[in-house]
Amino acid sequence: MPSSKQVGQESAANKKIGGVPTIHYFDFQSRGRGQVVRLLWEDAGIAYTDVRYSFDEYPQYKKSKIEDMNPTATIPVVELNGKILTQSYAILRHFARQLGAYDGETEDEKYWADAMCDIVLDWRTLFIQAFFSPDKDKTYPAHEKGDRANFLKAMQQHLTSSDLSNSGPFIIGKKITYADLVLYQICHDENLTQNGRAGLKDYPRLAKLIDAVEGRDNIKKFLQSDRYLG
Ligand SMILES: N[C@@H](CCC(=O)N[C@@H](CS)C(=O)NCC(=O)O)C(=O)O
Repeated sequence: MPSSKQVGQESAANKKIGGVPTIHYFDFQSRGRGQVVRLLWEDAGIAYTDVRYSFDEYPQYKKSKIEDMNPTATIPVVELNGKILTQSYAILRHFARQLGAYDGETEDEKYWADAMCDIVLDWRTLFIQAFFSPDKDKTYPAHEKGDRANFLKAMQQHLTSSDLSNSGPFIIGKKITYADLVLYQICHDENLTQNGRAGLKDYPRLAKLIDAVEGRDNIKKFLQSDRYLG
């Protein structure tokens, strides 16, 4: 049976989004695409119901419940007031618009956040292929030296050559966006945020962004709580 847990207390932010959402996702530590959605809700102080599937039980639910809710039979899936939301990046953008935050104010800021998010989308696809390959002992080290190093270099270059990114620690400068959480989570899942940021020593601009994300009040509380599973 998947586990189901109520997180947080209903807040003004829940009112803005129209209720208490439920997320269906893997019980895969505090990792993966679904974790970015949880992280946005944690940061915004949104109460939610966290339904977690173990890797073993998931195939059985994929063929019934998940497929009924989502034609592509993937997770995360979010339920809110009878509405079903799919596609993690669309879900993040949807909640950002509803909250009137997390996606920039000007068109330039919105474009820049979306562009950086889309780079990470490509990065995560390659990370998952390498990490969950039956040949992981070969594919993951090759990913670390190859694709991952290229993405890190590209992000460092983008963030240091943009006037917006140069005006503060986040992608668009002083204000956090959903794209910062997307970038934070891939760095976390690649184990680059841990061990004193050792894996980011050649990418100081990225380390600065990670520090700023982890320094947010609600994210700090989350990382220190028993909800944070590594
Ligand atoms: N573009 C989709 C991709 C969803 C996706 O591939 N989810 C993975 C987990 S992160 C999944 O459902 N894996 C299990 C499966 O495909 O059965 C999104 O961003 O939501």
